[in-house]
Amino acid sequence: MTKYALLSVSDKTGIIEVAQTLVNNGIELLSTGGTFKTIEEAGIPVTAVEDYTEFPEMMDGRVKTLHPKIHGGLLGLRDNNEHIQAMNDHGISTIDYVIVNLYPFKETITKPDVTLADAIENIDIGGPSMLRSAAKNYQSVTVVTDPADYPTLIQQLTDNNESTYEFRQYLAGKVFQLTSHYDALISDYLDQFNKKEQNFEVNQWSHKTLTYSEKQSLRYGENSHQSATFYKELNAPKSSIAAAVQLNGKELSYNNLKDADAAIKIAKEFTEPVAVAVKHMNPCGVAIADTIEEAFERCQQADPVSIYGGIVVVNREVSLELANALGKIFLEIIVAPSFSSEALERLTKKKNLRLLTIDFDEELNKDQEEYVSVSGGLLVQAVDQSNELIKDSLSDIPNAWDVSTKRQPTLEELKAMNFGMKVVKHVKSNAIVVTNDYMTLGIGAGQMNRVGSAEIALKQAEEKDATLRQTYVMSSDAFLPMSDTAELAHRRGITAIAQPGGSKYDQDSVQVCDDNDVAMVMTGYRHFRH
Ligand code: 93A
Repeated sequence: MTKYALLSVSDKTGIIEVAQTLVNNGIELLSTGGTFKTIEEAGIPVTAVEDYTEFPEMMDGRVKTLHPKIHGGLLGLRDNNEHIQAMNDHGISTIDYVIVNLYPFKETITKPDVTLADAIENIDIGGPSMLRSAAKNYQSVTVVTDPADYPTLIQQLTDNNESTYEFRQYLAGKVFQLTSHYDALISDYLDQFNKKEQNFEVNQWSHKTLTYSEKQSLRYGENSHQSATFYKELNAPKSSIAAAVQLNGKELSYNNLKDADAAIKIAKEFTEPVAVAVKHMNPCGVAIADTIEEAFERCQQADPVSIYGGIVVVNREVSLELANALGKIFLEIIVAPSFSSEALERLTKKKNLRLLTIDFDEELNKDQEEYVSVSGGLLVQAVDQSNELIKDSLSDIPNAWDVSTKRQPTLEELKAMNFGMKVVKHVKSNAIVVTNDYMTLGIGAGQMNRVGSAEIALKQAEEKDATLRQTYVMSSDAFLPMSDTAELAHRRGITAIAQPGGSKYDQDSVQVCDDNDVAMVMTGYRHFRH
């Protein structure tokens, strides 16, 4: 009985050698237009699929192999009498080998000038259909889609005149992995058009089934012995790290992605020019100013040591002046809405420096959720969206925040606490942030007791020039469980404290403030970050 192989490949690498091996093993070749030509030109005997099916390739190749003589030959069970009868009745021969790789959809959509029509034409329909039919019947059919598997196939045919069961099973699994990725890529691509026309309703976000597709296989995870992959959410907001465009530098690492994400989220708290520096998921400097250049200068001044090797996010275009300042220090990543051409020229001299752009105009989705895995489970929570109490305009603050002390905070102190609260939200608990009204002066993060964090923040702040401490406030992510933090703050010169309130002993802290002319506000919102 004649044995058939079907060869239909977009990537023609290595196909001649496979074709020759199949023929050497007495297998007859069937092939589609371009592949047929390549094989025939190499002088290897081959039959065109259209001659075999007696049905021409048509509609610009959209219909080439979608024919019962092909799919019957792939799917028919070799040991089932009814299947064998059906094959005999309809002149269907079994096809035992399938070598198919798909239209290059990914390569097409990543071309800068790709059109929708181009993308659609590169959605392969016949190829995945053959792959799936063949893979379903891997008991009898060998289906190779990755040229990297050609050498094994050639070896097995040469040694045994057939493939092994284990190899066929492995190849079948690979097929379904490929076709599912291929489909995810298509749906992800097409989804961008939906997004423009359709506003998701809150319900759809909170009840949706999330779909992620692999964006990048990472070199390693948090440490070099941990494997890791980056998945992108379907419809990822353009202002998110998943949608960032990389202009320069080494591939982003697992830690880079987490740190850049944290830094972007802090920058997103502000509408005025802001510069944010992040190290190990905590901000080490955050500053606002009238210009982005000045904001960065203050951000660096906030902690000139920790910024080294850090990630900087600015929410205005990077000018040459800013690029010169940024270029003087060793940074892992710079994220901005854009870079001027001179700035880009300056910064791309550093081959490893990762430069990313994101769309700062687009809001990170309001109803976004956060996920954390725990052993055996997944925790899902709404993002901390308490901005309604952290105002851009100051007029509402005294109404929203409860002033607990005799002394009202001054306008500068209110501004400073408002600024501090935007930052403290993003600092690992216990978080204490000491600021003036435009920059962080000291940040105490991740300590197991609050006074410890306050000590760290104050010590850093005291190393700064006294002129920066004319307005001098402290913001806390959670309530002060005892009067000790307020006492410490007062002793070290803090004049106003913002905290959520809610402790049984709030009054003890208020008393300390009242005795010492310190203002205290209760914001009503806790910002634990574990
Ligand atoms: O346009 S298709 O979706 N319709 C088909 O019937 C079909 N059959 C094979 N694409 C189809 N193919 C694909 O053609 C294969 O997956 C392969 O990528 C490509 C090979 O075409 P050629 O041999 O003409 O270069």
